[in-house]
Amino acid sequence: MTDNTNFTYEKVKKITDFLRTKTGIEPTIGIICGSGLGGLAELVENKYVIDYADIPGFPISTVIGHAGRLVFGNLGSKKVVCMQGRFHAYEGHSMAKVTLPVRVMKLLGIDTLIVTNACGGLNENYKVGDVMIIKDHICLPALAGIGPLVGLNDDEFGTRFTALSDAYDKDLRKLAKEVAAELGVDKFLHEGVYAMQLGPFYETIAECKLIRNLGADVVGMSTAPEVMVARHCGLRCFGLSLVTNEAIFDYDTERKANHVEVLETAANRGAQMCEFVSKICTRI
Ligand code: 6GU
Repeated sequence: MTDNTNFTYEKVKKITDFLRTKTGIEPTIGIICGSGLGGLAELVENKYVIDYADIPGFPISTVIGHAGRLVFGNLGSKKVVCMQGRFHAYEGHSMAKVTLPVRVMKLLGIDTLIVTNACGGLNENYKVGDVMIIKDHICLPALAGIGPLVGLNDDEFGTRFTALSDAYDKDLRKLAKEVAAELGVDKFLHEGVYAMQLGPFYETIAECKLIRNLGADVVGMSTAPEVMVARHCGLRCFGLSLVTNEAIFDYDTERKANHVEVLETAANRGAQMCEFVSKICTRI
């Protein structure tokens, strides 16, 4: 689990050097595309695309609905690198592996990380298709000792004790709200707290109640580890969650969460989400 010694600074640097030589592109913004939100990478212009499988030392993702490639190019006047398909801890990847790409993007030269994900809505005011600006997170695995910063600290990336009280950049959240108003997507926009549980299961009703009572507005299976590692190495972070389904609180309902519904909602709201992120990039 704490195999971060497998991904030393030198190994991350090797991957970075390989990518820089191949692409010749020096991105300033890194974007991690969540479930069904890979469409964002399609908006990238003057693309250079490389499959994870073709990057020596890079992990490979296994989930249906997640491509596994890096897309370099221009998005909304900025040079970006998009991860189309992220690594999840529920696939059996260590937290070090899940967060390796963040460090690769850091050494590629980004200063800002944008993360997106699909999630279940816990807040009763949130509807399917709504989007939430992540204001803060609760990383349940990390609180229980399964976190990406456990183990020897690599001082070349950051300090031993990382402050996370300002994990989601205030200025970027403000900017996003301005952009949302301009695009008219503010009608279905919220700002709230994302809880990560490791998965790969959708929560029981009692777990949904627990996580809601802890103060979370949505729940998902990703994002928080990447943001922890991004903050460790000094990246500014901005996160968007797409509510793809409502968490179940009712013992009498026949409804239940499923991955098809998650992907369908993402497909329906995807284009607007992508335009939103693209415009934010321009204005950063
Ligand atoms: Cl309801 N729960 C979790 N953990 N992840 C999700 C989800 C729910 N819906 C989409 N992703």
